[in-house]
Amino acid sequence: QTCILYGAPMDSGKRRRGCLMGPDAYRTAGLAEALQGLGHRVEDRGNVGPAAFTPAPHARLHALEETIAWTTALADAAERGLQEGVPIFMGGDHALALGTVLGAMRHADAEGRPLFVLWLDAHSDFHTPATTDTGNLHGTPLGYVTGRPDFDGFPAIGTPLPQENIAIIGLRSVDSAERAALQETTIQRVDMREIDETGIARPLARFLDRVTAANGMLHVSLDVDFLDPSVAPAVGTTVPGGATIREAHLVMEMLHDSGLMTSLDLVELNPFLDERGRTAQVMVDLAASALGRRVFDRPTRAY
Ligand code: DIR
Ligand code: MN
Ligand code: MN
Ligand code: MN
Repeated sequence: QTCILYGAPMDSGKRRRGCLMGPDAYRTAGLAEALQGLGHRVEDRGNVGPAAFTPAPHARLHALEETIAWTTALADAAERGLQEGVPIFMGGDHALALGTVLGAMRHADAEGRPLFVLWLDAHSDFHTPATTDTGNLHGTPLGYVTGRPDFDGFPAIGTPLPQENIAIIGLRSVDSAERAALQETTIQRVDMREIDETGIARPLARFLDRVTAANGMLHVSLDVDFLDPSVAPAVGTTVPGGATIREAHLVMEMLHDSGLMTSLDLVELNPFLDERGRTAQVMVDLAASALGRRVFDRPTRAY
């Protein structure tokens, strides 16, 4: 495969700064080399930047204009990258998915195939600019792409992403407005309790089977805080009780086995909060598993 790396040093999706250092941490931790070592062609296209914007003060929302400008630029990058290979976005905070998922929607539309989205996150990121209590737009990408209201000023969505094409795995911090809205949807919501009760493979397999049946494209958005903070501390919004390293690698290896993943975000890494690049290394290893690293081959899936 051809892996096309884009740095997305976006830091406007929340108030705590540092995610702008993410792309260089991934480069330093050897993401390109790891993927090359698996036999892929890898091109690092350097960093994307926001379109031109004029910041304006806003009562509740943080850095609205800058976030819109990034959304425009990243949607274009994702759409172009998908024409040439598997784009991998080295974030940057999760607001970058406002753009990358939009670009993937446009690409899938042009291909005449449905897009599916796998959201690996402690949080559901299903807010709208009107419901967010923090004003941090990194909590809104799934609200945006599903066509929820009040995204004034953002690029128009076209046909919204169908709710049933989304799975969120790892949930353990859902704000009350999100919870009320989510419970009215057909989004597949996998919280930590379900993972405890059934294991992580079953709900993921259920989702991947639906993607396969629909001949879908699959965008994967991996938030660092999907992982337990004991193994991935370098994120501004740690929530205890997250996925273990082994659960996360199982997800990534199953994604590779499925052959379904067409684009990937690595988001919310804040190297300023880390010790010796430890979390960047974990994320690089997970990306490598998603692109084929394994101990032994597994010919069939057991569930
Ligand atoms: C929170 C945090 N729900 C908010 N969201 C995060 O600001 O709306 N998403 N961290 O991953
Ligand atoms: Mn294509
Ligand atoms: Mn997130
Ligand atoms: Mn999160």
